Amino acid sequence: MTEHKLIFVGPVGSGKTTAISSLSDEESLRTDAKASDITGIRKQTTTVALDYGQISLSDDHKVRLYGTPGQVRFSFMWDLLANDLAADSHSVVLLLDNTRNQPLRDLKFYTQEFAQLIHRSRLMIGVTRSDVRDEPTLSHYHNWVEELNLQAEIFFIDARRKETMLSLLKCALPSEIPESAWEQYRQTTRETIDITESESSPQTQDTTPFQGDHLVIKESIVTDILNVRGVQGAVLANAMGDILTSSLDNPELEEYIGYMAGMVPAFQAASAFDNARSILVKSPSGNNLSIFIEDDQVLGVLSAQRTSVRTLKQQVEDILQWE
Ligand SMILES: Nc1nc2c(ncn2[C@@H]2O[C@H](COP(=O)(O)OP(=O)(O)OP(=O)(O)O)[C@@H](O)[C@H]2O)c(=O)[nH]1
Ligand SMILES: [Mg+2]
Repeated sequence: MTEHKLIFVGPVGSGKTTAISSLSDEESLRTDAKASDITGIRKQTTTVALDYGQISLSDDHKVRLYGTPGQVRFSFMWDLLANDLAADSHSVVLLLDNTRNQPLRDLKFYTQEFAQLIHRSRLMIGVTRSDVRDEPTLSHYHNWVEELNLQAEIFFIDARRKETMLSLLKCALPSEIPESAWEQYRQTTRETIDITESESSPQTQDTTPFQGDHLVIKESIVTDILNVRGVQGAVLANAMGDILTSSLDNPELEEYIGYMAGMVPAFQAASAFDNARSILVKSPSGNNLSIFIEDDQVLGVLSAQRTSVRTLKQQVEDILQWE
């Protein structure tokens, strides 16, 4: 008996738990908890530790499937999975949700986070939810993979339907697995997810069109971001430095953020800041002030010093998706 491992990574809601459940022979192990944070806007549960499922492809080949939590605040599990439990994965399966605002940013973020594991295995990209929004297209993904100097196979899949994931699975596993084993697996079916229910969920109706790399931040982000643990206040300003909305009761800090906003065009002009999306500075009171730059807008977020800026950054990204 040969064992093979695959690890599923990717952003919140991209379908890791669903895919492992659809592919597994038996009911998979999930560690989903009710999403009490901003993830709850999009879906009711989120993985807090890991998913595990398995497939017996024949008497000779067994596949172990490991799923990571999408949220960066559970990233201690990424380390455990990538460096220990699933360290010898044959491939990394990165699932990307086609309805997120910036799948390219997700691609960059997760390939960086799992760079070592990807380096010693292979990268498979599974794009989900293309039934809800058909852009970006396969050629966008091909271009991005090339731009990032990655070697990857790209598949458009539906994590709820096993049959749409067979090509990806086959490519992700060693070619020595005989066709007869695949044929047998293809025919096994298990009652899994009620597609009609998730398909009619309201958030799938109002997906905004794909806007390339452009993003407009809505003013409601200032109240949404206050739900993130450790956040004390937020300010949204335009590129002229005018405050659009603010939850701070501190004119000096608002003025400072407005000043930072006024410098955005200069940041963008300077090639060194080409990729700058966020900047961290210490506020006068010693707390963290993160400045997120989005085209011609600037979001300043004040957070307690002990708050992890990396976590905050991804939570801001997640809120931006679901506004
Ligand atoms: N319409 C549509 N829905 C999909 C598709 N793939 C998955 N879904 C749905 O998207 C949601 C994905 O949720 P999960 O599987 O919990 O996502 P996850 O990646 O495990 O998320 P975290 O654990 O929070 O990181 C489920 O409601 C699925 O039914 C697809 O291709 N089309
Ligand atoms: Mg999950």
